Amino acid sequence: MKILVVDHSRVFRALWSRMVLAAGHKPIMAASGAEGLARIEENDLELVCASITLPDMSGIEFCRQARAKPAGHDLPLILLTTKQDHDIRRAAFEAGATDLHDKTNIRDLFHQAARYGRPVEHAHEGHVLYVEDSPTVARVMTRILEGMGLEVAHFRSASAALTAFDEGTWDLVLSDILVEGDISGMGLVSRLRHRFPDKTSLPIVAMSGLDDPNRRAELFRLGVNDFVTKPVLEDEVRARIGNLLANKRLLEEVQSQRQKLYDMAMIDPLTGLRNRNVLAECAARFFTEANQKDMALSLILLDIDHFKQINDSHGHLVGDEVLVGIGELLRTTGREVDVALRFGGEEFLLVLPECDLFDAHTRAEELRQQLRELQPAGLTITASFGVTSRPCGREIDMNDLFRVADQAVYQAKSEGRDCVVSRTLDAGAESDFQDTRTADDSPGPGQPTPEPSV
Ligand code: GH3
Ligand code: MG
Repeated sequence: MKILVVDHSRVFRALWSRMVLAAGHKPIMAASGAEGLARIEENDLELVCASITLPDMSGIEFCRQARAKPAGHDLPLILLTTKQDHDIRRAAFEAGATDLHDKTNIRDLFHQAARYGRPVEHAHEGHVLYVEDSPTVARVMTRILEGMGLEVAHFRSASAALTAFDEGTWDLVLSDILVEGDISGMGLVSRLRHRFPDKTSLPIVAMSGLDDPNRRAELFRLGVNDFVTKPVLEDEVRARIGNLLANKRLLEEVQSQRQKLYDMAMIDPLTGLRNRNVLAECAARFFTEANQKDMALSLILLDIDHFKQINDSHGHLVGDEVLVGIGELLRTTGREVDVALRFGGEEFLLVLPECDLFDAHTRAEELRQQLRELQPAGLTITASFGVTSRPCGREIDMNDLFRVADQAVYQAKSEGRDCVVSRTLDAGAESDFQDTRTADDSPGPGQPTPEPSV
């Protein structure tokens, strides 16, 4: 940064010049207020530090005169002083000083000079819906917004903007309050906020030449995020709109991170199915509803047969491919309301709301057939299925039903695997539906266990 330091003491000037250099900036020195004002005009400065006492004028007068110069009106001006009381501060700010700084501890001022410099303008992205009936103001604002990297859709009336709002996706709405047409800017704000109550994901900025505090308060109550007075100050508009868009992006990032964390916790990365962590959430929902309305609800638990042998014979990666294939089968077949989970290693669970034992058994039988035909990784894979249902008129929870499904799988394994066993909650050791394999697809119950084959 180019930093002008104005002080009458040669010793201080020499010292501070070295400090400015040491902080990585370019020093420009002046011994008096007049010389300092001349330097402001000659140089493209980025920061001015002036002592509060100068030989030809006070530092406060220096600020006033510097601010009156075109090159000085938006230049950061720091007054260096050994004494900061209320009156000095007030006079300094009234004269246009940006800040006051302790003259006896100046080193950190130059090291932190960047914070007084112009902020690095980050390019923004986004679509702005802009409502303004004055072509002149619209031209200025469009230039400012486009200069920020934003795409602007300009409408002269609020009703045209409302139609466009429904047809597009917008990152920010900027509206004049007094616009021609049958809906005012106020009307537009209240309608948009009603449709889109989340203030961070749709920021709305109101603009008006009427700087009436009551009107402003009303606008904030209606749901605007910010307010800009006309005629607009370019830097102010850029800063306000930039902040709102940065907050919106930040929120989107937080939401996407939260979704990623949720997915990491709830989705099995191998099969893409939900994992058993989801069970508590979905079980609570399904079981509460089923118990309250006495509705049917079934579980199908399936366990791949001899999966260990598949790993042992073909390798773990092939085993993974088989799991992926089964995951795909469960995800892409069945009803939308069904929830398929990878319950454990090679165990999968289907939760079937509004599905009785008979239909669940039929579904399990279809799955058994589909699995045999699937040939994931080129292998014939079978599984043992346990099916159970919520009994009518009884309050039960997930654990009750899962225990029965697990027992049914155990029974299916002991009856020779590759079969479906259905049980009711009170069935004891008896199954309500017996093994349904046909003679040509597998050995019958009690026959030797089929080996996985290529
Ligand atoms: P059964 O017919 O009695 O169910 O026998 P099984 O071999 O299928 O059952 P067992 O419990 O003996 O073996 C399950 C195997 O599943 C052991 C484990 O290494 C494997 N497994 C668990 N998770 C994964 C996985 O993510 N990938 C692969 N490739 N294998 C897995
Ligand atoms: Mg198994």
